[in-house]
Amino acid sequence: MRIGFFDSGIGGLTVLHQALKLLPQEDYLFYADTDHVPYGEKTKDEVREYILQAVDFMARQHIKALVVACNTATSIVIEELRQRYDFPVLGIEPAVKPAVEQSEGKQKKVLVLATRLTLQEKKYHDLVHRIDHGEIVDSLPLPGLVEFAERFDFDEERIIPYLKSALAHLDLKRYSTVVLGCTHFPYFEGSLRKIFPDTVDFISGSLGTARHLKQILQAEGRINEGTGDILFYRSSVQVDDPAMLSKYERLFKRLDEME
Ligand code: DGN
Repeated sequence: MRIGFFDSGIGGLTVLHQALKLLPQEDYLFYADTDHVPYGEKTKDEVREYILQAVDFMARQHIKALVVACNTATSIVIEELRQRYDFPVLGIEPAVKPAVEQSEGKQKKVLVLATRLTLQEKKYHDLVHRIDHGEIVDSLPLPGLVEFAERFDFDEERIIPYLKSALAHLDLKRYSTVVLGCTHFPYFEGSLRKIFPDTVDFISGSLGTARHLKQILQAEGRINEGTGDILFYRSSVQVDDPAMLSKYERLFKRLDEME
């Protein structure tokens, strides 16, 4: 059986990329809800409906575990998904804890970049409240990056001016760590590094989620001997267009090169 990865779009590939390194012999089903992307600016009720519809579809393909490779979806429905299905359901959330730990003693702040919906949700506020006792965590939505990624547009002639204008009101020297709290954002780490001071660290929750997946499969004795095969879906339509498949290949290469 395959492991299901779900996102509103291609952001989830940044998490699948980590999983492929830790679990290269699993087979995967990657579902991007491209009919409804972006989620970050929609209402919670709308997004919840889209996610349940998508994951019901994935469940009918008999997945053995689900990774919700989307911070927005995790913050809205992760508990409901865990109750609804009998396979393990893992999510991803902004890596606030390691960011705050890393910045301790540096007299600097942490900046969490995510979607508006993630940053509005109670789950995020509870997380920050539990961890940030010195009020050092700031946050900022960057919806434009999701749109650039969905257009496969990584041209810095457009990305850098967008980032500069979105970050213009912040004093970037005050930050020691930036949290990439949306799975679409790691594609832009290189561009973000050009704008923030060299001393800033960037972290995302992708590796943590991939490690957690491996632990769960090992604990349940459900590690596969597959081939690392991936079936891609754009909403409920399986992708077989070679041009689109090669775009996904290029995204994996881009992530490899950034390491
Ligand atoms: N990639 C998703 C996330 O991690 O929040 C959401 C992107 C979107 O649909 N706006």
